[in-house]
Amino acid sequence: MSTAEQEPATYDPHAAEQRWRAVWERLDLDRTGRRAGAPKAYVLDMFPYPSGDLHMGHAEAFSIGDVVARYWKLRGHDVMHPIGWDSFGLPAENAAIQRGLNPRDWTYANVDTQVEGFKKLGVSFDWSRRLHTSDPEYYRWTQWLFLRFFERGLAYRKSSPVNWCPKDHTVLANEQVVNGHCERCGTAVTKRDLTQWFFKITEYADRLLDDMALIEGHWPDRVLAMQRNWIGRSTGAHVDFRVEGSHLATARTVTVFTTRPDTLYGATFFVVAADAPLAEELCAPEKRAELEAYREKVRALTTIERESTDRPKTGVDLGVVAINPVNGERMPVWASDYVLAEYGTGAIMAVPAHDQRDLDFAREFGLPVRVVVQTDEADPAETGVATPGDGVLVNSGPLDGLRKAEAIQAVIAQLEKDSLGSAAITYRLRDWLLSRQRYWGCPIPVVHCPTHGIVAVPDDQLPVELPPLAGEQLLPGHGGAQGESPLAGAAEWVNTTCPTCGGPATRDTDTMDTFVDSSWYYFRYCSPEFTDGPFDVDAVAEWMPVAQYVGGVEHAILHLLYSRFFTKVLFDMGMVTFTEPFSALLNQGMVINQGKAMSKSLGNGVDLQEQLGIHGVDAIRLVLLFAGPPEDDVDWADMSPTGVGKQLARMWRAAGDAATASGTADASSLRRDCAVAIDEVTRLTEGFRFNVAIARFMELTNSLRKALDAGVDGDACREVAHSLATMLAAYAPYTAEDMWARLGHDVDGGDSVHDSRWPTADPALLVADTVECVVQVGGKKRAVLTVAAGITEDELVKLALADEHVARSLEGLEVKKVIARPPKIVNIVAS
Ligand code: ANZ
Repeated sequence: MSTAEQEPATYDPHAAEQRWRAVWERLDLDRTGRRAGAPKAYVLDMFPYPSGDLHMGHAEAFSIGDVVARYWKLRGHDVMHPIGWDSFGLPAENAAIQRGLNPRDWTYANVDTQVEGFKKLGVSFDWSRRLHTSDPEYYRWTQWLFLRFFERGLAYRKSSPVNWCPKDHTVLANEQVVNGHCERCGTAVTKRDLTQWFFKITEYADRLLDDMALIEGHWPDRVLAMQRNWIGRSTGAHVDFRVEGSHLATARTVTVFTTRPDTLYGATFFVVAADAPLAEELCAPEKRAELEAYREKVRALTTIERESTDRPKTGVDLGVVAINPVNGERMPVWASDYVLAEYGTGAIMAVPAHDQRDLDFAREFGLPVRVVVQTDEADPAETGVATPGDGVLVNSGPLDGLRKAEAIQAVIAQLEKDSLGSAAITYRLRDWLLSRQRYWGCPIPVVHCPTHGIVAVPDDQLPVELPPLAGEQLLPGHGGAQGESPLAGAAEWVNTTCPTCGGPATRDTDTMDTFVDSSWYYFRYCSPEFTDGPFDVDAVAEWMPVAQYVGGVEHAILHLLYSRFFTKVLFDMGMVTFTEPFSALLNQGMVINQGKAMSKSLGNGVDLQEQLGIHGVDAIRLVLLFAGPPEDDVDWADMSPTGVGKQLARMWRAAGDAATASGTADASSLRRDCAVAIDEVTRLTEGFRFNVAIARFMELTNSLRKALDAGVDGDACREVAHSLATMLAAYAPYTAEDMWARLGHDVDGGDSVHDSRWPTADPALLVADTVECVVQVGGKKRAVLTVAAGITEDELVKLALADEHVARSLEGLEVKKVIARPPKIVNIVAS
């Protein structure tokens, strides 16, 4: 039976999906290409969390990644487009507690559902590379990497105050605290001191900043800006102040960090972080009760509240004095919550004339204000507005008359000479707190030995597998002390022997933040079955860095920063040869409905499966891509899947009609429309303007329809239908395959549109205005090309070298030089 006879008479997206999915699986079309010498592209989607079935947001994000992957494959690249699951994490654990299960059951059932969803969506994943971070074969290597960090001094333990959710009984990272409440359950977050594991990411702060130059222009500017702010490098000085008090036996030196050492003569009081041990240490005995009461109040605040500038300033005078090192002036020392214990040195010199926070504080407590940098602005003491700008130094002894920048240099030089301070850099970035007191995560592979302290589990004993706890055994604090992981209750698992002395020891009961798992998964994809290390260094060298990463902007900071950090450590270990993992990044927006995020409580959710059932996969993929540029949020309420479905049907019909077209009328206008469409869709696809590219498909379909109706040359119509099908293959894979089959290709026999080649536009057709260009090789005329009058030098050289006559005359020769004088002449020197 011929292909045409099998076909339904009308466009039936559901039949196409069923038919082609089976054929594609049989043909194994999406397996990563492995042709020697072929250009390569690693296209990566941020891997999903197995939360349940796929939703509209997934459909959009993965449609975007899929266009990119399919496009590069059609362009002749070997493409790697893998998928896996970020499958450790709290929701699985909470679900397991409720249902009396092990988190694994819930997790892997959800993964299966999502696998089916992705297959239906027709995403071109190489399924043979699939991984789950909760598989022991994966987390064995997460543990191995942890141990390498530990050996390098990049993983360490210390006691620190942490955000604590009293309901979930877990430590929360700062960004998991929203307005003082737990991001997950909404309970008010408190602070407690716990001994925690950290990664020393601060040691990489400079490189994380400086290497941004390598990705600038290829990552969204706002993501780079957010990372820069998060790292927050400030340059300034450390200045030592002596603090004296009747209860202090000897004067205590307290160092401050300031970005404005030029204002040193304008310091009128001194402030230490109320919650730092230093405040207690300095506090005069008669002020202790007041300080303690104040500290209680401060502990209840979140960092965000503390940093907000519109809150009235509060504080306690500690009853001691600080002595200004440059003029011996004595000033009161206060404790306040607007100075953060964790930033700089936790103590500041307050210069109210030039710092707004200090001015607000001074006005609240009647402290003096002294201008030391004369700017054009009015007196801050009168206006209540500090003047942070540039100006000329006054009231500053030897600094008088200097400008700000000169004064900064001068005062630092003086302080360094007198050993009273030095130039200094401070970062906002903190070390990465990675321990979690939860079960469903990667166990930290160390044991605690009474004799040898912290001892690494030997590599050949990895993975340290999770014991199979379920239901109530997962409750926080189960079997262990408050604040301990439920793993502490698994006595058989906890009690082990010390690898060093063989004596009794206990396992570490913390598990790792799931951001650790996701910091290296893209390396693993390059060799997912590798058993001699986290990845095969040769496979990584072949595929990485990732050519295009696609994912949500919610990961702009942490995931990307941590991944960049991991890559730099691997570079230092000699395991990779590059320092940035993702050469290009695209952030997609969200799919919203009626102006709001889709949510159950608002009742504005749109069920993906239901929509796929009504309109078919391609109409949904296309309508999401058509709704706007990928970076923007797109509103379901503005979309018309029915309209897009009709457009697909038109393309499908046009292909069928072209297959049998037998007209003879002049095709030049159709050919020109097609060349223009190819040229534009190519550029639009590469520039992620998918919505405009789709509009071009519709226009080209119009041209083709008109040509068919007007009896334009049948061969030309078929050619155009082929180009349309191939380009559409990147966007609407099922419909394109159906069109391809209608055009006479034996898809079942292996001739799939997804193995075809992206069309190229005949440049001569792109502009009405063309010229003849002579191409010479070694002074001899070898070809005459018809080129656009406005052709660029690069394009012209490319064309000349691609010409078959030219190529033939260059056989066996090496091109030494190409001299192009667009648009008329190209001279190739070869020997
Ligand atoms: C004196 C001064 C005068 C300052 C002036 C600013 C302007 P960034 O740029 O964010 O690094 N500071 C230092 N440690 C602090 C802490 N732990 N909590 C709150 N504030 C702290 O800010 C550095 C400036 O913030 C420092 O420079 C210090 O105030 C303050 F006209 O010192 B400055």
